[in-house]
Amino acid sequence: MSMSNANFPMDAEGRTYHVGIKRGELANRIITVGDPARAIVLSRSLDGVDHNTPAKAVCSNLFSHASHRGFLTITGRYKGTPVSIVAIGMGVSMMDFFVRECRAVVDGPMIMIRLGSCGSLSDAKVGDICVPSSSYMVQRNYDYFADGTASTASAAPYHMSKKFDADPEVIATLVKNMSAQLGDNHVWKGVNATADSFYSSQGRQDLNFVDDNQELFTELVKYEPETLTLEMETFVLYHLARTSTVAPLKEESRLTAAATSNKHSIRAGACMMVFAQRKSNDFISKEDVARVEPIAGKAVFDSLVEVSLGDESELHATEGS
Ligand code: R1P
Repeated sequence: MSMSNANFPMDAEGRTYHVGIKRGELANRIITVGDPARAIVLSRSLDGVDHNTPAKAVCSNLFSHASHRGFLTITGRYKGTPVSIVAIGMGVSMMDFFVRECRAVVDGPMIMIRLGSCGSLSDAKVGDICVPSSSYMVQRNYDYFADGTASTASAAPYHMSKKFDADPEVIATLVKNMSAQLGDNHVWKGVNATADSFYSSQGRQDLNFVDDNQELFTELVKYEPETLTLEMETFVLYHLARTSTVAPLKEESRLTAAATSNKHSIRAGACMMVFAQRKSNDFISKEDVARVEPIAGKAVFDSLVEVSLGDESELHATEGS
């Protein structure tokens, strides 16, 4: 594969370096998931699919592209509106590749909704759905673990970032549509925490390493009492949506964060299925995943096509601006 432009690599066909998509292959309304198998399950809700397609295959009348870096893109229509499903794998770097490379090949406003799985720090049970209106980042403080640092009074083993908000209308629409599918008592609102590890910065105990995370849950809830969920991607989606610019900036007129903070080209939201109940230690069964995934997927598709993107002159303004 030969690429040009080391600043934002694209191949001769205009495909991005990691997600591997080019202009025309992606809708401006996208549902993003971690697991490619979940993407295929969700694709069965798209218009005109052949339900005889083998379980692990993408239906041949949908566009699909699997990249060499593990991204799977499926594009079709839902209730007549073009939508894409992109499976990204796991972690903050994959979310960064996804948001930036998809933004680069689509014109005009976009909406991106993540349907993921998570651990619950609240009373949400396995199989319930959480819809976080904001997210913060939990990062291992690598310096704390350097020789001689842990004993200093100011050192903390984990850092919590400021919160970044989702698009309020996207969140309200998700809550409404999830409640319609699953019932109010299975849908939870609150704040998400995105961690840079499945293990240490999510408070899992691993005696093979020094993690100093026995008090992490207490610290998270002290930092943000509304903390609902722990997972590994949503913060980056919310953060990048809130720093997206209405149109690519011209080099000579680069704006500061303050000057670009009120209008954005990406509207973002997320919802998660509780796979792990971290207080009771329950883990979801395969049967419950198979039951919840398609229902939750329908609620996300309904939300994706219900929220108006307007036209470029009406790009979404941050609440209060
Ligand atoms: C960890 O097992 C993975 O599951 C969760 C976490 O965020 C992490 O990516 O989400 P997905 O089910 O969307 O991958």
